Amino acid sequence: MGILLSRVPLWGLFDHFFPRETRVLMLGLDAAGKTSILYRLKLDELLTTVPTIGFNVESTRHRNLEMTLWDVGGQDKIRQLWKHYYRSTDALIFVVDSSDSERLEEARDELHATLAHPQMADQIVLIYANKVDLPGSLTTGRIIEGLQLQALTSSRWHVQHSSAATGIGILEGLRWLSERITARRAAV
Ligand SMILES: Nc1nc2c(ncn2[C@@H]2O[C@H](COP(=O)(O)OP(=O)(O)OP(=O)(O)O)[C@@H](O)[C@H]2O)c(=O)[nH]1
Ligand SMILES: [Mg+2]
Repeated sequence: MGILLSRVPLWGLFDHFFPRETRVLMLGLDAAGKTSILYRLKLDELLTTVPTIGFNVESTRHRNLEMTLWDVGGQDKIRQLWKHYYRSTDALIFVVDSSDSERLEEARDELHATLAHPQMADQIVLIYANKVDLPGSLTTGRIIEGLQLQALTSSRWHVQHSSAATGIGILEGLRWLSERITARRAAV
C-alpha cells in the first residue's frame, strides 16, 4: 500500500495546493551580509544591522513555496552553535563577502565543515557572493575556486552575485533555490 501511494503523482498535487513549510538555513562568516539579505528579502530595504548573536527568522513565499529563513550569527565564537540548526533543513544559503578575498579560505573551511555534517549531506546550496556594489568584488570563477565548490558531493549549488545594499541578485538567487527545492520534491 505504501509503495503504491508513493507512486501516485497526486502527492505532488497535494504539495501544490497545500504547500508545506520549507526550512532554509542562512550561514556565513560574520559581516558577510546574512541579516541584511534577510531583511532586503522581507522588506526590500537595507536595514541597519548589528552582529547577530542568536538568530533571526522570517518567512517568505516564492510562487507556491513558503520558506522559513533562519539567519544565524556568524562570529567565530558562536559558529559552534550552527550545528543546532542543521536538523530538518531543506536548503542552505551560504553568504560570502565577495569584496573580501582574504577571508575566502576561512569561509571555505566553514562551508565544507557544515556540509560534512551528516544532517547536511547532499544539501542544495545557494552561495550569495554578496557586496558586489563594492569595488574589486571577486568573479564567479574566483568564488568557485576559492570555496572549492567543485569538490562538493552535491552538484546542486549555485553562485549568485548579490548586494543587500542595492537589492541586485537577491531575488534571482531565491528563485534558483525555490526551483531546486521544488524539483527535488517532485523527484521523490
Ligand atoms: N556595501 C555593502 N554592504 C553590505 C552589504 N550587505 C551587508 N552590508 C553591510 O555589512 C555589514 C554586515 O552586515 P550583516 O547583514 O549584519 O552581516 P551578517 O552576515 O548578518 O553578520 P553576523 O550577524 O555577525 O553573522 C553591515 O554594515 C551591512 O550594512 C552589501 O551588499 N553591500
Ligand atoms: Mg547577522
